[in-house]
Amino acid sequence: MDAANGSQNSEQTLDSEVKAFFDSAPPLHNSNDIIQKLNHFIQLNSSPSENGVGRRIVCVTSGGTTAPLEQRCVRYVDNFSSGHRGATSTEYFLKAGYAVIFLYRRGSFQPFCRSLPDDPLLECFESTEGLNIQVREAYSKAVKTAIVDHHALPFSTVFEYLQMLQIISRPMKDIGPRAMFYLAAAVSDYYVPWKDMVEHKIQSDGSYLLDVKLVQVPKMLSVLRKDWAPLAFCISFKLETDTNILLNKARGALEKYNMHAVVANELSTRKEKVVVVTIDDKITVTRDKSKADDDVENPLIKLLSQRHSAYIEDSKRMR
Ligand code: 9Z3
Repeated sequence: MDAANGSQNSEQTLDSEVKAFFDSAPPLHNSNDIIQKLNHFIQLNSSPSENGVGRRIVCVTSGGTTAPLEQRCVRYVDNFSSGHRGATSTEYFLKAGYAVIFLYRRGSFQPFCRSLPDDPLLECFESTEGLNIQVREAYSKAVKTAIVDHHALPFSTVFEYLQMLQIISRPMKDIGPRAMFYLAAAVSDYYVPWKDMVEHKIQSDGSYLLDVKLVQVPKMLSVLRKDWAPLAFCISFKLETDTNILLNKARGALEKYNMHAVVANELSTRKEKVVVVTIDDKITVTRDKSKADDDVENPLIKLLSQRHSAYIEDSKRMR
């Protein structure tokens, strides 16, 4: 088999795996509602402002996806992620002027949690005359940003996550290079296809072995880059626990999925240091330890925002 045939075959295999994944996935309950609200948010934020240029929009994914083992799910395989990276990055993207679509795991960290009081509902709002409620002055900026500038969509399973990512990519495709995907979610590598999954709770009748077959989740990063939103600026993450393999793995992902950058992080040091791997650079980004409340996401988002601006300018020149 020659190289061209080989890559054509692997593309066909990926296409059929992707089709099988979406065909077998249980449909989202509220997809029309999601699409309508999302389109409204993107339209509102991408229309040209006074300077004639629309805003940049980033889709931040955050938290881990689950792979259910039963259709009426009691047990599932989970992926580690607290959602801290995605939530904190969202705050810095907003500071940098982006509108943010925050695709997050239900129950994981949310942006602004740190700038809001422990009980936001009781402390952020006060009741005035009659039934009127108003936001307390001290929290008005955080509440406005949370409501107006970011649009949050929750998921739990890998089926929900990938269907939502596909839905988001449709209107994002229309805004071309101004769109960014910042894929910090920890996505299941393996899943049980819906049609192969038992309906009811798996019984533990004393058998020693639980025999469940998981198959590989198709590599959607390639599909996102190739078909869903080919002009968007795409950043993915690589997580390892063994630092000896981390950078090579990140470089491999960069090339395999044609990402614009891969952020490499090691589990235990992920809040202190990351390495941004691009085709011609490896940039170490660290948290400013002299400031107690600084985050590694602060310099990271500054760097990515600069790279994104350069990418937008390059795309204009190439038109
Ligand atoms: C990450 O590497 C994130 O930075 C973390 C953030 C999940 C480590 P926390 O949510 O942690 O702040 O607690 N995300 C991507 C993880 C991942 O599974 N990447 C896949 C891989 O490494 C590629 S999609 O193979």
